[in-house]
This record gives sequence, C-alpha cells and structure tokens, in this order.
Amino acid sequence: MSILSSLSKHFNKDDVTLTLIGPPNSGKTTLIKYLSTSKPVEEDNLPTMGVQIRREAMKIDKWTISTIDTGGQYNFMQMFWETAIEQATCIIFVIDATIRKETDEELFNRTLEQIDYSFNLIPEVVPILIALNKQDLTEANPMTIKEILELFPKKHLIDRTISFKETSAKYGHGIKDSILWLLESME
Ligand SMILES: Nc1nc2c(ncn2[C@@H]2O[C@H](COP(=O)(O)OP(=O)(O)O)[C@@H](O)[C@H]2O)c(=O)[nH]1
Ligand SMILES: [Mg+2]
Repeated sequence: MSILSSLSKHFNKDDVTLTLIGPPNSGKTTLIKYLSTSKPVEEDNLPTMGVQIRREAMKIDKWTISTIDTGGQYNFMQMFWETAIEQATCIIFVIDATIRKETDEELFNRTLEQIDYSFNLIPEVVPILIALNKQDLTEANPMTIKEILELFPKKHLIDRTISFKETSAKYGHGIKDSILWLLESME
C-alpha cells in the first residue's frame, strides 16, 4: 500500500491534486517515485536537457500528482508553472537544501526568485509544504528549518497555511509527515 492510500483513508479526500514545484534537480521526480513505490529511489533519473518540457501528471490512488520539469531556462520554466499551480489543491515546493547562500549564492537566490514568482500565483487557501530536501547528504551540510526561516521572505509566511519539513525524497525521510500535514491542512 502506498503512503498516499494508507494516510488518505483516514480523511474524506477524494480529489487531491498535489503540484510539485521547485528548481530543476531539487528532487521532484524522485519524490513522485518514492510516493508511488514507498521504496528508496536508488537509480538516478535522466536529467531534463535543454528547454524540453516534460509534463508529468500521474494518478497514485485517488491523488493526481503533477509537476512540470523544464531543463535550463528559468524564465521559460516559470511560464508553465501557472497551469500546474491553478489546478493544485495542495503544493509541495521542493528545495535542494544542500544549496546554501554562503556557498552557492547565485543558485540560492534563484530559488528565492522562484519562491517569489510561485507564491504570487498560489491562492492563500492552498496549503504549501516547503520540503528541504536531500537531508541524507549530511556531508553537504543541508540547511535546517531554522536556517531557512532566517532567509525566507517574511511576507510569504503571512496569511498562509505553510509548513517546512526536512526531507529525503530518495530514502523517504519526512515524506509521510509531509503528506499527513497536507491532508490535515486541506480538511
Ligand atoms: N541524496 C539525495 N539525492 C536526491 C534526493 N532527491 C533527489 N536526489 C537526486 O537529485 C537528482 C535530481 O533529482 P530529480 O528528482 O530528478 O529532480 P527534479 O529535477 O526536481 O525532478 C537525482 O540525481 C536524484 O537522485 C534526496 O533526497 N537525496
Ligand atoms: Mg524531474
């Protein structure tokens, strides 16, 4: 039984559309794979190349899970998020927590830009979970919730249902809790 069906049966939710957004390489596809198998995702996915768009919408139990992957150009990618966000009943924004402001300032700032861009599109009633992913890469010193809260734009925390979780999409750490929080928030 998948995590989604084991948790969903305690809730009256038939029509959940979870949209996964976040920078390329943050772990969105890996998270979908973990949700469908509940097993560690060992194999590496094929990276999305160029400006190719790969729209993935899949059904897992009663859930529709969608994410739009685009390689390369950030602005181009953002255009396609709008549709995915419109359809969402809940959202996970996946961040690669090993990308730190001190060491990867440019990439870190791009993540913040994408948070800005997408939060302006997400209705206040839609719960958002920020997954601080890749926590298993301890040697890369992934950001903690406390650290991201210091850098996260305060304006996006007001009037929203939002939560931060430390996750590993690859091994499943924090994933069940994340789904549970989303289900409780949609009730
Ligand atoms: N160690 C580790 N690697 C991860 C994790 N999540 C994703 N990855 C790896 O990061 C790379 C990009 O992941 P992917 O899911 O394709 O990212 P996407 O572009 O957001 O869909 C792949 O090599 C994954 O195996 C994680 O939680 N831990
Ligand atoms: Mg992907």
